[in-house]
Amino acid sequence: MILHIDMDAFFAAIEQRDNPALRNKPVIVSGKSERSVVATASYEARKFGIRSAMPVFQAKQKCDHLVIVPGNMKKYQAESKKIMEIISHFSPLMEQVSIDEAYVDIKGCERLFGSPKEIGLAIKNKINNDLFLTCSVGIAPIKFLAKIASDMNKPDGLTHIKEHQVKNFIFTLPIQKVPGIGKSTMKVMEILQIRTLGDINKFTLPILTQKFGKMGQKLIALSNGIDPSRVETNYTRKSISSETTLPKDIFDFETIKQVILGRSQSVGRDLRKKNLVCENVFIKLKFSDFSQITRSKKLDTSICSSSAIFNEALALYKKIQLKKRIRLVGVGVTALKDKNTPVQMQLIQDPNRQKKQWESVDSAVDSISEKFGTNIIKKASLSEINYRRNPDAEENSN
Ligand code: TTP
Ligand code: MG
Repeated sequence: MILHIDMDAFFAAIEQRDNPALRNKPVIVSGKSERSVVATASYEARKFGIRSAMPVFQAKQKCDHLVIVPGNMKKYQAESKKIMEIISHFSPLMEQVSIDEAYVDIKGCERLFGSPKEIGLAIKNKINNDLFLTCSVGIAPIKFLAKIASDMNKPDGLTHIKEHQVKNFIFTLPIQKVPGIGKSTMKVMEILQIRTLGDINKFTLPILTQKFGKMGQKLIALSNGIDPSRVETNYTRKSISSETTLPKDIFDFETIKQVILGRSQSVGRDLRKKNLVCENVFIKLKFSDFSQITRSKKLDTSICSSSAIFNEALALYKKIQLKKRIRLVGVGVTALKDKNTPVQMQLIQDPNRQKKQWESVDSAVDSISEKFGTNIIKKASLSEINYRRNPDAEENSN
C-alpha cells in the first residue's frame, strides 16, 4: 500500500497559522509586484474562483476583500523539512516529490502503526498536533492512484482506494486526471472519444502508440491497474562521514591506519543504524599547512560493513604520496541506498560465510555500542591508539 500526502493550501495555511488575523479569510500568497501571480490561495479564496498561477490583479477582481501576503520561502522550506521528518518516522520508504507532498510505501509498517487508514490518520494527527497544519492523504495499492486519491477530498481529507475497488475506479477515472496528460494529449483523447482511463482498453497497442508514442504503452498498463513505478527514497543526508583531528600532526602510517579503522567503524555503525548501504567510499586528509585532499572510490557493490569500508578507505590512503604531516583524517560514504538492495561485504574466500560473519560481528558490536557507548568495544588494533591519543582529540561525525 502506498500513501500520498499533500499539504492543504500549503503557503497560505502557514501564513494563516502564524497570523490569526488571516484565519478564515480569503488569502493569497504571491510576489510583491503588480505583475505577480498567485502562488497559492486559501480555501476561503478558492470559493471566489482564485487559483494558483492566476495573475494577482485578476484574483483581486474576483474578490475585493482579498488579503495578499508576500511569500517567505525560507519559512515554507523549514516547515516542509519538519513535515518530511514526521512522515519519515512512519516508514523509511519515503519519497518527497515537492515542497509539500510525499509518497510513503508502508509495506511492513502495519505491525508497528496499524492499518493503512490508521497510518494515514496518525500522520495527519501528528502533523496537525505538532505544526497546526492540515494535509490530505491518499491511500492506494499503486502509486499514481495514491496521488489521485489524496486530491479527492481536499482539504483535510483521507481517501482509501482498496484493492477490490481499483478496477472500477480506473474504469470511471476521467482521463485528464491521469498524470502526464496535458492539453495537447487531451485534444487527441477527445477525438478518439476517450473520456475515462477505462476507455483506453477499447484501443489496441499499435493504435495507442501511433497516437501517443511511448505513452500508449503506459496508458494500457495503467488502465489495467499496473503501475511499475515505486516509491523511491531520497536522502536528505547524501553522505555519512566521520573525522578526527589528531593530537599532533603525524606521518606515521600505522597510527593513521588505526584512525581510518576507527572512523570506518563509526561510519559503518551510522550507516547500519539508518538501514542504508553505500556505493562510494572517500577519505579526507588535512595537512599541517591546513591544505586538504579527498580521494574517493565508486564501488561495484553496495556495502555497509565497517570492515569493507575500512578496506576501501585504507586502499585510498595507500595510494597517496605523503609529503606533509597529517593533521586530520576523515572517512565517509556516499551514494546511499536502502539496505533492501543486496548487500555484499569484502569477499575473499567463501563469500557467503564471510558476509554472514561480518554481518554478525557488526550487529553484535552495534548493539553493544548502542547500550554502553561507542568506546566500550572496538577492534583490538584500536585499543593502542586510544591509549596514546590525547583525550582532547576531536572526533566529528556528520
Ligand atoms: P500545491 O500542493 O499544488 O497547492 P497547495 O498546497 O497550495 O494547495 P492544495 O494542495 O490544497 O490544493 O502546491 C504546494 C505549494 O507550492 C503551494 O502552497 C504554493 C506553491 N506553488 C506555487 O508557488 N506555484 C504554483 O503554481 C503551485 C501550483 C504551487
Ligand atoms: Mg498541497
